Amino acid sequence: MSKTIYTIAAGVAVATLSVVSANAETWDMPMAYSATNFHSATGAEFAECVTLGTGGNLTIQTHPGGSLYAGAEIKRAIQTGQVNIGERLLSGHQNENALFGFDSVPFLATSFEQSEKLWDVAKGPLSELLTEQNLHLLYSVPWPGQGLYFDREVNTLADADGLKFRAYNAASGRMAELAGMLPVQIEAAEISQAFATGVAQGMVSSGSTGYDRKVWESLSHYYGVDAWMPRNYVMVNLDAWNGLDEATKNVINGCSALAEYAGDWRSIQYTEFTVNELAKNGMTTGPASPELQAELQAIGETMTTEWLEAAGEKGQMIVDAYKAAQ
Ligand code: PCA
Repeated sequence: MSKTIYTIAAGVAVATLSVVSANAETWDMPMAYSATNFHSATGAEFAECVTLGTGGNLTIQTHPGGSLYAGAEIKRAIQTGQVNIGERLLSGHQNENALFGFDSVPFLATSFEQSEKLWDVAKGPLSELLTEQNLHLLYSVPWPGQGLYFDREVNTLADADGLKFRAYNAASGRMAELAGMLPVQIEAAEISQAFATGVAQGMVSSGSTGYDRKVWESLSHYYGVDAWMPRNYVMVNLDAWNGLDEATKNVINGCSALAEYAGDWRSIQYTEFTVNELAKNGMTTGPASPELQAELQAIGETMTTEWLEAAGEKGQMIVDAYKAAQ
């Protein structure tokens, strides 16, 4: 290559680079759960998809494990534009608006198929609520069914009376109260320590979180009760979303659809794998006794009535539409 051509080529390369970098943006994406968790793995692929699809004009950088913002702070951080994107368990905000807890109504949707149907009818009202809060919903993935963890054998609620029970949203806290236990709100990122130090002695969660946090180091029993299937949601600040060009929005929408599909599959596959891992690591796993199941069903009925009262017309519409779709 002659010196002139080489100089021109180098100049073009620099010019092209500077065009990309002049428009290029990086969005930090806080996520609350550990890097190895399936939601975080799905989020990392989503981020890579957007980065590749926009040719580097929009780079998304995930921060799992609550390293940038703890779970409870993520929604506010996105709403206020401290970050443009993030993932949050929205039922964690059920106290702010009962609609956020539609996915944690006990025994309403207890399989992946039912969770999908419930999501189909709840997506509209939930997106509207988020828009009012300056948030734009991209995708949502369910956690596996929620079971009960304890540091002892529990055959009826009397065996768990007065135990300190780790909760992660209003529903898990209310369940503890109605069951005669003492709820303590603790983020997933903090639970290994909470169990090791006796701050909590049980929780309701998926096999997935028990596996991620190696709870077998402190807890001994896991009862698969499929109480509900809460969801994580990836959301964008609405102003940031509106500021994107159509091509970028299209890439993000495509990557979101792929992420939701991949996340659903991961959640399904993770269910059995993680419960098996709990057992392999020494925990006793299996269904709850019929007595315990009946006690939980009764608590579930009380909680369903309470949720419907709190969620009003919109909540009733979601439940009616869901039941009609069965
Ligand atoms: N894991 C999360 C929420 C639901 C779940 O399965 C947690 O325990 O915080």
